[in-house]
Amino acid sequence: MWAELLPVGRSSASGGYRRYAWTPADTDCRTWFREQAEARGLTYETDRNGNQWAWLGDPAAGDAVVTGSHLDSVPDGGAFDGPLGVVSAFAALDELRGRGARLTRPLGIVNFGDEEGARFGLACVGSRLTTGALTVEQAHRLTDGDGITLPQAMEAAGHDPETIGPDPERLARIGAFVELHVEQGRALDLSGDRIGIASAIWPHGRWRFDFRGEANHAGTTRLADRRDPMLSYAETVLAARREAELAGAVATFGKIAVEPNGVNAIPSLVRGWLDSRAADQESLDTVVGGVEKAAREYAAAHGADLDVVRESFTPVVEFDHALRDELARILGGDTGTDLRVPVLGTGAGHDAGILSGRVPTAMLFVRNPTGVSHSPAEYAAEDDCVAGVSALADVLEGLART
Ligand code: HGY
Ligand code: MN
Ligand code: MN
Repeated sequence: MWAELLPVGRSSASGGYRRYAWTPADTDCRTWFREQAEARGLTYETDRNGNQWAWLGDPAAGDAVVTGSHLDSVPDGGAFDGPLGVVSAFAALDELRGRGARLTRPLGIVNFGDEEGARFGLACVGSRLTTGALTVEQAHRLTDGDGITLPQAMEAAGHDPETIGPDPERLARIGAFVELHVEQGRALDLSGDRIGIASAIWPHGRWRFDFRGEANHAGTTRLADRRDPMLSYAETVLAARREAELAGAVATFGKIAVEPNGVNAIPSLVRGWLDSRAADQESLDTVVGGVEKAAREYAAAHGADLDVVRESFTPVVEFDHALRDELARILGGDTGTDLRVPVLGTGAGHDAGILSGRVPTAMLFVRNPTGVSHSPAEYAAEDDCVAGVSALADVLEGLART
């Protein structure tokens, strides 16, 4: 499975993945998912929001145990973020069949669409639509960098956009959701453990900063006469770093658009996207409030106008305590394994976080020896991935026979 997915959507220039929602690379990943489901005799379906499901047993029976993740990527992402959870889900099912496990609850495998939000700017679109966290009206307003709307992109990829919207019936069938994911930090590497269980996801969001000035000639415009928005943008990047350090949080300007984007023109517009995350809401508010205040001062000082728009936000997620403890019991306790499973929080967003308000949800992390993620260098050792599959199989079996 891993070898089949590896070339899909991979840039030969960077070695990273460019599997953006509803593009041909994404379609190839979806075809792969469907083939995996059919090869195992699972019931395959695409839901109204374009998420893919593969079922063992009848989901209509309810109280289903579901696992899975996503197959899309950030620009030049790594191979593991998302696909590890989907591949491990199919592999865990194979292991359960090999063990002759007797499951009394339906078992589902899911590929949530557009988790990274690389194309339309909003993360977890598939799960947000399903829970209603993203409304149909909001979804219709999402556009990519070329002005193609989400419904247009869905339609071009063969999914009927008329069907999108909340799916409470589907959610009601799920008794537990467990997402396995490569760790996006070094906590497991530092503690010497292969597998961890998630406690919480930091509150996080994305804010768009539009600095508007005046386009003019780079050679002939006196410095004193310029209204150059790049200056206030640059100072704002430094302010974000400062505010994050003060609050023990993180803040990143990782994407920027400049108009007219000419080497010999003073820009008329600098649009930068701030991604900020903190352990608690108060710290996050302090960072974003501080960055915005600084940005307004810098903009005023350089004769630029500033608009700040919050494009997305996910409040703190505290995963279901009972399910988390059940996972710890299954993995660390009575199965005969002596696996130590630390419980850790993360600053990364996941579909599991979106679902957690509606369904008992848990996450398993697999050790990442460098901690690198959202980069072609992202890596996990094969032994650790195999341990992840085995842990996931134990968890699914433990949950689905009770
Ligand atoms: O955390 C993120 O940026 C994304 O949701 N994976
Ligand atoms: Mn990611
Ligand atoms: Mn991910």
